[in-house]
Amino acid sequence: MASTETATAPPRGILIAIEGLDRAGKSTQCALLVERLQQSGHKVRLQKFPDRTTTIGTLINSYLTSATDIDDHTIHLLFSANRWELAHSIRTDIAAGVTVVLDRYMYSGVVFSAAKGLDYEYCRGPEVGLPRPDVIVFMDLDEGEAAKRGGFGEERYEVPEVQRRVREMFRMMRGDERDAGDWGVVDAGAEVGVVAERVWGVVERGVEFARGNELRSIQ
Ligand code: FDM
Ligand code: MG
Repeated sequence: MASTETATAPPRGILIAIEGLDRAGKSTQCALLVERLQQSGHKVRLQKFPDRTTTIGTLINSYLTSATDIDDHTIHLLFSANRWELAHSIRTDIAAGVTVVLDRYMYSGVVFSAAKGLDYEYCRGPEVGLPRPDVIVFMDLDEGEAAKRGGFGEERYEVPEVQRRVREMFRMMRGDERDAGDWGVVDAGAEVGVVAERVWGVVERGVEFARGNELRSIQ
């Protein structure tokens, strides 16, 4: 029997964003998720933001490590430019059937800058048109649990007052109707394997969504 499968375009990849508070375990869960997706037959790659390996990423790194001071608006636009310089490769991969896991994305971009006092709409502006994730996993950690996980590192923003405002901004942003339906909140205050199961539950929703829908753009 002749197969029609060769004529059918491969299903597109899925765009998955992992977001959340510092120390929620994002990077650990990203690694586990990549592994699990591979075991389920996905071609998959991880994309970390900020991506510190590019020329713009070098500037961002020097800002985050406090080696340089950069004006709030300027650094905001550099974080966004860092996404734009990689947006084309993300779209190309998704179209070719490669699933892309984003360790932070424009949601961190908006909330960290808005937490410093920049206008929320201003912060969102430069992100409009970027590839829109099929699903966003938000790793939530309550303040008490976060405190138990020990001190911060040396980087800018790793101070309790900033983290508190970031948490508030994330809560506000999860209500933005332009991203309606995208968020899945996961309680990250459990053992790694338990959290991984919860993350997988949200990701499955994204896989289902991507089956019947084109990749969208941030509005
Ligand atoms: N951050 C991250 C921003 O302020 N804007 C952004 O667009 C992104 C992607 O950079 F404090 C902040 C969030 C965090 C810092 O993140 C570096 P990592 O995950 O620790 O590298
Ligand atoms: Mg960090």
